[in-house]
Amino acid sequence: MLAYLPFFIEGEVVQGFGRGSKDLGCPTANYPRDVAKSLPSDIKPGVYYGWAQVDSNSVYKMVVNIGWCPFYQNKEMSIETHVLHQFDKDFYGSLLKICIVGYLRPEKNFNSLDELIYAIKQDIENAHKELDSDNAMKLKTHSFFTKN
Ligand code: ADP
Ligand code: RBF
Ligand code: MG
Repeated sequence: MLAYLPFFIEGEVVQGFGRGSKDLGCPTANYPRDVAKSLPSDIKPGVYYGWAQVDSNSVYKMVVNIGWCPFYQNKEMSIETHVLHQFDKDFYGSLLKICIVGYLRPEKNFNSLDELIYAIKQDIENAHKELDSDNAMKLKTHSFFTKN
């Protein structure tokens, strides 16, 4: 496991870059820039899995893409969380808490959207498996999520 894991983040859900994640069938909740600045400076960019909670409701599995952001000249990182749950409506303005549990893979450049969608499907399958382990399950009920 990477030294800085598990890592806990909380912040408001804001408008992202409108790069059409929803069109991929995979909406990603974005944080404001200052939240991404609180990441460990030596964090490895890439795709991670963990737990997510919107406004003190249920805790769900998630996958999160942490990458250098082209919109900020690749000098700042973006954190894009896809929660593995079907929500009735959008939750912009809500408080999103995430616990990053483990690392899945580095970010890649894909030749087509289909390849990206396929990779995200694999990420989701892998996240489901990893998060069913006892050690990962302990973090689902961590005081970070239960204390308000
Ligand atoms: P944006 O560019 O504004 O981030 P997206 O297409 O990535 O737009 O959609 C993200 C928004 O979709 C989130 O801010 C949230 O309000 C909503 N949403 C609905 N379901 C989910 C989900 N399962 N995971 C993440 N966000 C979701
Ligand atoms: N975009 C990439 O260009 N390469 C990736 O490896 C990649 N992996 C992703 C993994 C997950 C779990 C999610 C939710 C998104 C990923 N994206 C990736 C998409 C990226 O965050 C951004 O939303 C898209 O580039 C929008 O078209
Ligand atoms: Mg998004």
